[in-house]
Amino acid sequence: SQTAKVRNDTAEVILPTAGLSGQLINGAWVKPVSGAMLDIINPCRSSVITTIGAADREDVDAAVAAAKAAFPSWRRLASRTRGALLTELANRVSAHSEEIARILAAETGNALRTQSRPEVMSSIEVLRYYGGTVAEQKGETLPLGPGLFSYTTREPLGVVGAIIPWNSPLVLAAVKIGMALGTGNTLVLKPAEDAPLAVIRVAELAADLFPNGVFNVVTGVGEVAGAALSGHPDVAKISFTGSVEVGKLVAHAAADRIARATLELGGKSPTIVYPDAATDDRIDGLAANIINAMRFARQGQSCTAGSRLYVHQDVFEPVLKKVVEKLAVMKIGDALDEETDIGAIINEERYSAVREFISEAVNSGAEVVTGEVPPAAGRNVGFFPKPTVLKGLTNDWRIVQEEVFGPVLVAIPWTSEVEVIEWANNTHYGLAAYIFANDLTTALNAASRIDAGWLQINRAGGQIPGMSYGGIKQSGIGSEYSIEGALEAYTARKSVTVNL
Ligand code: TXE
Repeated sequence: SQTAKVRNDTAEVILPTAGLSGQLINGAWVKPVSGAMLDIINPCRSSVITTIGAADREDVDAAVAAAKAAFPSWRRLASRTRGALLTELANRVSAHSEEIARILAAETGNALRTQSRPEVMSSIEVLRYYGGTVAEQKGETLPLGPGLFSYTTREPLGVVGAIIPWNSPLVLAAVKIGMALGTGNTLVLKPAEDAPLAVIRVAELAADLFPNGVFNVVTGVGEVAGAALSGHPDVAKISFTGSVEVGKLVAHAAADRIARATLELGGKSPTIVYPDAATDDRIDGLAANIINAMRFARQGQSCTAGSRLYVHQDVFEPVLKKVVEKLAVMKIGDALDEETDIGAIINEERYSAVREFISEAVNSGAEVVTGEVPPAAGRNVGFFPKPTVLKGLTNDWRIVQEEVFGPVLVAIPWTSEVEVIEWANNTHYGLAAYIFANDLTTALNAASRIDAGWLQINRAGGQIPGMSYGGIKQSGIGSEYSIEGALEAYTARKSVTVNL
């Protein structure tokens, strides 16, 4: 942390230029009307990387007006032409991938090698996927009886407002760009105030690609720019990824004008381990999967984090021992260092919230298997909580029920399958779940009984373009990453009935 103080972000990261004004409106980068600026902080160094313009209501109005004006001609373009533009954007991101990955690592604190480079690659894949599939916007025909014939088409909705968080900003931007623009809508995208720079760099690459007004960006704080966008009368659809708390505000704002909303709101996902997944020859791979599922290398800041670990009593201790062994060799450090496996928590507020969760659990008697109650946040040292595993707690504890969004895994042994599935389902969330069982009948039976939008069996990887991904219960509404999800959420069915 001492060396972190003297390191210089601008020497290691090539920053956006025109995009630092923060607002891409009608094809041009413009400063916010108020002239307000936001500091963007490197969470590994507590240093200011740069400042960007912060939009308020007037800027959002201008962006929405540009998107509205661009909609009629954009919707009439052939879908394969829109697809080709998405593919070209993917090519441009690919040509600048290292530069973008470094920006992403600096602003998010997500390690370059383990997280930020792979995220850029996923963003490229997502754009390519939508580029190649948006021509598949098929309707249906209906023979309605003698002399009557009907067909349906998929129609874009109009202006989409997309609000994204800081934990995976680039891939989420790619998903929303692909879904909204591919289906013929125009877009106003608002990145998170903590990590807008990589998205802005991509927007710089896109600025002269799409017709003016088709793709707009406004940066700024959630309560101002985000609220103005989600409440805007000319925004036909809102696509939001973030906290449940803000998701509810956004849903209310959309409901006030019967606008559609897609919400992706986090989770408290269970990982269930059956004894036959922890045999001597499998336990090593199992422990690696548990660590991946928990997204420890993203400091646990992932909506799909498998943060509740339920291990069968017979293998509970050996499995924890293996997890601890593997965590011990993961290197925590500056996100831009090649050796770093695990970077920093996004900001001081989130770091302190994680600290509070751990300290409350430990004060209530939880046993620290590995890790610690993180020290109080200090100046100029970055926000690095150690990966922490806790046991000796039960399913009703706050730390077992609420999303910590930090590197904290709670481990609970089970003996009854009925009971462990009850525990898995007993939360307000229903996003992801992980099942480890060598016997596939056992695994499939469990999968059929777990309430989650996305289950992985003997795998703990990321989302794959083409596979619908979304939550149930308070984890959200709608699914992303697939063309079906895009058609359901970003288009309306139109029926035309003909008297023959
Ligand atoms: O999210 P916010 P925060 C969860 C996670 C985390 C917690 C808080 O548990 O600890 O949320 O994170 C914009 N109207 N997730 O506070 O505030 C904001 O500018 C409109 C899970 O950072 O929800 C940003 O662009 N927009 C999650 C976006 O909402 C508003 C990812 C997300 O910020 C707004 C992130 C408002 N009133 C956090 N207020 C996931 N699903 O992966 C803020 N925003």
